[in-house]
Formats: sequence, C-alpha cells, structure tokens
Amino acid sequence: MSSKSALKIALIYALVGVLWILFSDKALEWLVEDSQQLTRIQTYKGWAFVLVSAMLFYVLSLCALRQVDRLHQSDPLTKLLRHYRFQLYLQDLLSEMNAISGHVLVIEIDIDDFKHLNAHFGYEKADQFLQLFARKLQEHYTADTLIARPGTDRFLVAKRQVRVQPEVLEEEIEEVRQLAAETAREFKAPNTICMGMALSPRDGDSAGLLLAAATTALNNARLAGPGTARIHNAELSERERERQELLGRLQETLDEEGLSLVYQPQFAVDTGRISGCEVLVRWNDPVLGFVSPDLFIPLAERYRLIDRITRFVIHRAYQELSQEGLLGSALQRVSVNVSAVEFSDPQQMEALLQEVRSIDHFRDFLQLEITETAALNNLKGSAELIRRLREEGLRFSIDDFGTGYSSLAVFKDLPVDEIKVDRGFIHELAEQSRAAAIVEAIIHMARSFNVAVVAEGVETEEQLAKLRACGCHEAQGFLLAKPMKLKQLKAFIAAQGA
Ligand code: G
Ligand code: G
Ligand code: MN
Repeated sequence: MSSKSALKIALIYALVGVLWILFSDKALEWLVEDSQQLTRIQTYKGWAFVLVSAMLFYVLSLCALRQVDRLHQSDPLTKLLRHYRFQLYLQDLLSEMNAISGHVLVIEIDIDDFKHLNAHFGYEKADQFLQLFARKLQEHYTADTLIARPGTDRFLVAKRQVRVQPEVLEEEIEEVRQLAAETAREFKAPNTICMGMALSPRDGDSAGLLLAAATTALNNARLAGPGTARIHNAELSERERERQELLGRLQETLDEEGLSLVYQPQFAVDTGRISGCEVLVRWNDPVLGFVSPDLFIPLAERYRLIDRITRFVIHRAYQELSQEGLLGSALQRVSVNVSAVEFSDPQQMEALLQEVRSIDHFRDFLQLEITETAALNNLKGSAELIRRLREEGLRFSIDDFGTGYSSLAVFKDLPVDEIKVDRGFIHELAEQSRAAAIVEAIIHMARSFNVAVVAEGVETEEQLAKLRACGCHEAQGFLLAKPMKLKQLKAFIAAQGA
C-alpha cells in the first residue's frame, strides 16, 4: 500500500518535472527575445519550479498521509477495525485466497434490541457490553482473523475457511452465538444476536460483493426474528430455516405444555422386581408427528429451552406418578435426565432446584441423571454442585458411565449415588470377554464405594445372565421393559405385583 503511494507521488513529480523542462524553455524562447532578459526570467522560472513542486509535494503527501491515518484508525471503543480498513484488508485476503482457490468466510453480526440495552443499562454499561463482546470475539479467533465494528451494534468477522460443509458453518454460527450468550449472561441482559454469513467465492469474489451478500443474509435473519442466523446461499439457509421452524413449534408446545412423558422401569437383577424408573420426554406434534428427542433435545440445549423442558418433566412426572399412587409404593426412585448445558450453568441449576423445592414430596424419590462427560468436564464444580444438591435431598446418577476419558474420577471425586454402565459395554457383554471383565471390575469398585450400579440397554437374556453373574444390582433395557406411558406403567406394575 505505502510503496504504491510513494511510487504514485514520484511518478507525478517526474511527469510534472519532465513537462516543465520540455515546455517551459521552449515557451520562454518563443515569448522573450532579449537574451539578457531571458537569463533573468530563467532564474525566476527556477524559483517558480521550486514553489510549484513544493505545493505539489504538499498536496500529494497530504493525500497519502490522510489515507495512512484512515487506515490506522481503529474503533476507539473496541479497538476493532473500522469498516474502511476491514474492507481493504478483506480485499487483500480475498486476492490471496482466490489465488489458491481457498475460501473466505464473512460473518456480519447485529445485536438484537440494542436500543433496549442502551435504555435499560445506560450508555456506559451498553458500551461495556460492546467492549466485552468485542474482546470475546478477539479471543475466540486467531490473530489473522479480521474483526471490525462498522456500526454501533454491528460487528464483522472475516476469516480463511478451510472446511465449508454446512455443518461446519453452522458450528461457526453456534460458536459466535455462544460468545454473545456469554456476554449477555455476564450483563444479565436478555439480548441475542442475528447473524448473516457469506462465503467466497460462491457468494462473491470481491470485498464489496461478499460484504453485500453477508448483509443480505443478515437482513433475512433479522426478518426471521431475534437470535436467528442465515447463510447467504439459499440451499444452506434452508436447513437453518427448518430448524428455526422446529424451534418455534417447540416453544409453542412448551407454552401449551404439549410434551408428554414415558417411563422405563428399572429392575433389581436378583429379585426381578421394579426398583425405579427413568423418565423420558416425548414430543408428538399434531402437525410434525413424532419428533425424536435426539433431534429436539440438542435444539433445546442450543436455544436455552432445555431448563424449561427439565422443569416440565419433573413437574409432570410428579403429577402423573403421584396421581396414580405409584410414588413411594411401587416406585422408590424416579430418574430425570439433566442436560450438560444445564448442569454447567449455575443459574439454570438454581431454577431447577427452585422447581424441586416447590414440590417438596417429590424430593425423596427424585434422582438426577447427568452424563459422565458433563460431570467430568469441570470436576471440582461438579463435585460441589452434586454435594449441594444432595444436601437438598436429591440423588445423583451418572449416565453413560465408562464413555469418558477419566471415568475413575467419578468414583474418586464425585459423591454420586448411582452409575449407569453405558450400553456399549452391555452390548458386548456376551461376545467380548474384555467387556465382561470391565463391567465386573466396575461393579466391584462401585460396591466398595457404596455406589449402586444400573446396567443400561439390556436387550438379551444372555446379557442379563452375565450381569447377574457379575453381581450387578440393577438393569434397564428393552428386554425387561420398554419406555411406556403412565397407564401402561400402572398396568405393568400391577401385573408384577400379582
Ligand atoms: O428414548 P430416547 O429416544 O428417549 O432418548 C434419546 C435421548 O434423549 C437420550 O440420550 C435421552 O437421555 C435423552 N432424553 C430423553 N428424555 C430427556 C429429558 O427429559 N431430558 C433430557 N435432557 N434428555 C432426555
Ligand atoms: O441413558 P439415556 O438417557 O441416554 O437413555 C435413554 C435412551 O435409551 C432412550 O432413548 C431409551 O429409549 C433408550 N433405551 C432404553 N432401553 C434400551 C435398550 O435396551 N436398548 C437400546 N438400544 N436403547 C434403549
Ligand atoms: Mn438417561
């Protein structure tokens, strides 16, 4: 950039000089005939040249320096790039990546309802919000990612993109969304963000085109409502649109309390009697039909609806089971799944605890199930949280035990009541002697720590026999009972008692 400017100045100077030399003497000779006068005027001409070139230098260097100034200006609030510089750098990045057939991803971000943030918190606090979000963006991306704040509550990101599959781009969206959510959480503000994404060269191979595509995508996202994101390419954003539709439907269903529950009994291996049950949520939508929890649970986790689901499940399970008189008699223990997202968020766990306190009678029977990876993620935090929840009278179970990298830490550091041996081990129990040895060792260890063991996903008599031989306490699986509705559960329990 600077060498180009310098060259331009030198060329203009050289051109003016050459023209001067070529034409000024000729003009003088033509105008002035007296040679003495000519010599005197020649001297003035020399002075005039110095004056003109000085002025020329002044003008040219002023222009060049102004450009440099503009380039080096960053946003004083966030220290991010200004729009102008961002666009120049983006063009450089594009030239570089176009040359090697690479991709550049541009994300344009708009903070939803920033006006409200300003009005509610005041400008100073709102500024701090922007600063924090900017810092999170900077920390999140590598140093060669371009990040700008082109407007009050607008941000721009441009980066080299190696993998361009839809899932990868969606992950990008998700990560930025997470940064915004963290920022909002720290400020206890409800704000979300909208995002528009564009990818070169598909959506544009110049800075101008690519930015325009990102802005179009952002505008589409904003039309769809707060918290949404759009990828410029129509086919890709179709998936995002479908997901938003599903999310909207899920929200409505939650408002109408339209989800339902099924219960899967768990059995004592030695007596074959029901020892408890796991509650599983179901979504049977009048329009969409059956929607698998594997689809909507991750969606709910992502859009912060999961705590509402958990509270619903706890409440409804208590209602249903106590209404049928099953609590305390046939069922001594009811397990409810708590997602990793909730477990790692103190606010959500506090809300969950409130819910549990409000139905005091349920506490003696309720057991929370969290996956092993969630529990081990932050071992110290988990241990404290579990201890606290147990003080409140809740029991704790570790789901999918054995799938993490440091399962033994569960025994060493977590005060849990129960582990559920992952169905992967149970599945191989009959064919694989190593799996059997591992399960046996787990059961031994659990016994010595006074932790109950449930084998999950028991599907064959052979597996059950092996578990019995290993001294496993309890089993759950299709062989013994599938997840069932309340009425069936009642009948099942009645038949067992008979
Ligand atoms: O049968 P099943 O398809 O229900 O469950 C699929 C997945 O969804 C399992 O991993 C299960 O743990 C999870 N799941 C089912 N019900 C709930 C629930 O109420 N809360 C949470 N967080 N996960 C659930
Ligand atoms: O542990 P988690 O909450 O992920 O387990 C609940 C899931 O396990 C539900 O989807 C339930 O339908 C499923 N499930 C229950 N019993 C069995 C079984 O015997 N085999 C398999 N494959 N899945 C089971
Ligand atoms: Mn479970």
